Amino acid sequence: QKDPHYKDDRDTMVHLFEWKFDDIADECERFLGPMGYGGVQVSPINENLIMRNRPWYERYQPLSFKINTRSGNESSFASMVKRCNAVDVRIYVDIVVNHMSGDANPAVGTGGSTANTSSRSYPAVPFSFADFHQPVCSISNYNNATEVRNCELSGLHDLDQSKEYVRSKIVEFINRIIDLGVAGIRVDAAKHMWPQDLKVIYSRLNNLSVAHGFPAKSRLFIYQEVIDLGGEAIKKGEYTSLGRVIEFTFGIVLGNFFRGNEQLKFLKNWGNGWGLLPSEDALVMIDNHDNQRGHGAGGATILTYKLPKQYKMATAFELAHPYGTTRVMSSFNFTDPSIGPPADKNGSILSPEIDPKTGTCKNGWICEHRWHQIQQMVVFRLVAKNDPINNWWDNDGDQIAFSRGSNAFIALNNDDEDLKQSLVTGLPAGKYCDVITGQVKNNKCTGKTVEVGKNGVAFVDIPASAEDGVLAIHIGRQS
Ligand code: ARE
Ligand code: CA
Repeated sequence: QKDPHYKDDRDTMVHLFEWKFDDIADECERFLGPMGYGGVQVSPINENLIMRNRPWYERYQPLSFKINTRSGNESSFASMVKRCNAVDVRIYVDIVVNHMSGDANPAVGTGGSTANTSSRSYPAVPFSFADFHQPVCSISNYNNATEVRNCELSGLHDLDQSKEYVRSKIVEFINRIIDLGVAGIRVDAAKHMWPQDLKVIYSRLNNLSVAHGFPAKSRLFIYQEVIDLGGEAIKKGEYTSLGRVIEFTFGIVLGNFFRGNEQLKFLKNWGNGWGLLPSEDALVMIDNHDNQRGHGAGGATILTYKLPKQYKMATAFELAHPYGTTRVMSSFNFTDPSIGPPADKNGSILSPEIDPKTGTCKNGWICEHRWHQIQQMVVFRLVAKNDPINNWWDNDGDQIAFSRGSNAFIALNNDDEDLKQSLVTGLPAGKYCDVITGQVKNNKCTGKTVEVGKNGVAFVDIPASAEDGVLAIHIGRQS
């Protein structure tokens, strides 16, 4: 349950936050598949409460388990999963099963279902009063594990997963999407559910669908949202026997580093230790849909697309380092942290428009996953395979470099001084194209060419004023 089931030697998933299913399918075929991405996390797919002004977070207020949201319906979902699997890109669904909606009157859903939220009546499931934790209480003390699990998170009506009927409805929903060909789930608010209840639910899930190309007896990839920065009652380690856990410390610490608050040289032993989970238990990111806008945990240290140079450096480090299963965020532009995705007057989500020249997105979509530097680091990661970090170098300050075995080499400069240095790259002698400043086009490198000598040494040059403080070369891109 910790294996993302990437096809062949693919790697890294992207969260296409709030994208429509048809657009995701197109993106799998025209970009993610060809580029080597392993999979896509999609926003919650089951029917949600329609809220005034359509904030993005309405999708975390379920009204039923019907697949019907602003991203599309069950048939467009099924078609997306098929089309993405066909080009070797896996689909992971964000599952919201800790709770249903908060109070709303009237409560009408994206699939037309209604609910009487104050009496906990959700006829489209159906759920009723007895399926929710009682007495009703709200979470305020994170040092009390029972309160965190049995009370309401921000007024969201809290399902009781110890009840057989509630379990059966959740299992039914997840099994339905497994049979449609998904490879995994993000378990929203897993911290707010008892591990023993989740264990029962997970144990009843079907194997992945052989009809959709998964090997026999493959188990669903499970990664759970358990925010644990230390100092609370609930520990991330309580969930690692069930699946992976999203390691929130990762992006917070790296955000702090690449904002310049800590010297990069201290990243030499980054990974296990550092208060991070063991690598094989962790799913990691620089930012997510919550903490990029001040929700969830991390606050102002989180880096986002709004600080592109630092963000790209932190992401390059994430993808170059062997720790964890990596996820890349793909956002829409916002200033108001509540605002939903780009939409027309009727609230229908707009498709991202892609600039044919640059391959970047327009009309409000940021598409970090298409940024040249990020996309190329995804390739770097799959070329690096499982090779260890070798040839660590630092200037005793904010300049670092390392190789991944003899497949790939990266240098980062977060210093006020230029990095100009002969460094051991670990790579075979030859001419390499720096994938950050350019690419190989018609057999020519459009960016910096790096010459590695017979001894594996190359001269590395990253000016302090460079657009990107990164240089990355690997055996897949020689010129
Ligand atoms: C919205 C409104 C609320 C309102 C509620 C009900 O903002 O004011 O009371 O609706 O009407 C998202 C948004 C919420 C939103 C919710 C439902 O972030 O603002 O509420 O959708 O629309 C905790 C949880 C963690 C959770 C974060 C946000 O532990 O699970 O809070 N993250 C997930 C998703 C979110 C989503 C939900 C859960 C709910 O990723 O997108 O909420 O499905 C410490 C603790 C953390 C805690 C954190 C913040 O760091 O350690 O555990 O995270 O503080 O409180
Ligand atoms: Ca709960």
